[in-house]
Amino acid sequence: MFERLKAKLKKFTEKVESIVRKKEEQAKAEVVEEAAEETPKIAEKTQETVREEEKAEELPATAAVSALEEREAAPPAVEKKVKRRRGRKEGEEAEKAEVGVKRKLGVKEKLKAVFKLEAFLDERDLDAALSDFEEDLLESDVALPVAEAIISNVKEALLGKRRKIGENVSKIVLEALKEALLNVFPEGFDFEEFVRVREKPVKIVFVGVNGTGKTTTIAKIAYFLKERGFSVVLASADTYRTGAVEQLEKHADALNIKVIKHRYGADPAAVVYDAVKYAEAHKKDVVLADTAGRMHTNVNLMEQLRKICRVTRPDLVIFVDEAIAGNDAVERARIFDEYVGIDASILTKADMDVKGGSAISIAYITSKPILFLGTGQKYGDLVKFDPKEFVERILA
Ligand SMILES: Nc1nc2c(ncn2[C@@H]2O[C@H](COP(=O)(O)OP(=O)(O)OP(=O)(O)O)[C@@H](O)[C@H]2O)c(=O)[nH]1
Ligand SMILES: [Mg+2]
Repeated sequence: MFERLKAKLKKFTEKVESIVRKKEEQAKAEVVEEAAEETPKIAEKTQETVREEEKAEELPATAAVSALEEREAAPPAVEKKVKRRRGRKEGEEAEKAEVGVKRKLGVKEKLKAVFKLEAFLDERDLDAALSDFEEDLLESDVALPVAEAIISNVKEALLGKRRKIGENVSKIVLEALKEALLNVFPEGFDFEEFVRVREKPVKIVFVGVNGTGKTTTIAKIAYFLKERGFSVVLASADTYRTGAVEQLEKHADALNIKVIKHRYGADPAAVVYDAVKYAEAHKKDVVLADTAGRMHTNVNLMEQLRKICRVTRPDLVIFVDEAIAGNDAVERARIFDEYVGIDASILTKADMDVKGGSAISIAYITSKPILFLGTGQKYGDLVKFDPKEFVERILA
């Protein structure tokens, strides 16, 4: 699941790493060059002179510097240069001087390193790293306004970021991405807790376009609730499509749940109304109402849905769509929300989704939580959606 988004996030991390590595190499080369220039001068000094100078230049004992202490010796390139330049100088005097040079360069390297690592990434570096990222997000089904929000969040999180010596670059980038992605999700929503505390019966209406998995998801939710001790009634308010009632009845039989139905073509609002009356009379906890799939562009059918919601006053309207529908699903979510005011979404067929951006897009565009992901055709193939877990998974 979500392989493409995972790969694109990894690509971005690697790009930042390569930019930082290049910057570090450049800074290191400068240190080496500078040191090499000074070497002949230093080499002529005695060990005592070098020691005196070292004392004068002693750095404050910061944690950063002490971390570098382990890498005390001068870089091999410098050692070679030292040896070459003072190759003619033999004997004990020269050896003493070389020790001094190494020490002296150690201090200089520390200074440079501390300075260099504080300047982690400037705006130009970041823009270079982000140049392909927006397109990569779009290719992974992240809608344009969402991609823009993520990029702006990443920029904010990384710009001016200071890196401690020895701190891993990818760790910093992953933290920034995590923060940026989590920021585009609305507050989490605990469905089970909602059902537990809400006045009974809790009325839930499922809406969406044809074939997205509403009926299957209702059966999965019924199973989920039954497993947790809630009693459930189904309302077969898809009176539009032949076979819809039978499909729901089949699930109801398998799960041993009551289903309220009317004849084909009946008023769907009346079916939900009857189901609620039944639930009240029999002290059932939850009514799950199946509605006919309808195109968001069909004004009459959308108006009918508005009527169902007005009459039955559901506690939750859940929009169901396929993760694999990508930006189409985002647009549909927006229009269903406009008509009936959705409270949450469920994304089905996540098991078939290689891109991964739909959940982020729908949550951001509707500002409503994603409750579950459908991950297969069995009753148990319903995974609670937690933005934190999702983000960790795509960044793993
Ligand atoms: N792989 C997979 N298939 C799913 C999932 N959810 C539903 N399906 C399949 O999608 C197809 C359509 O599911 P339905 O539940 O009939 O969809 P619907 O939205 O009720 O369809 P209409 O009533 O015609 O609007 C069925 O073959 C389901 O088995 C899922 O999470 N993963
Ligand atoms: Mg259906």
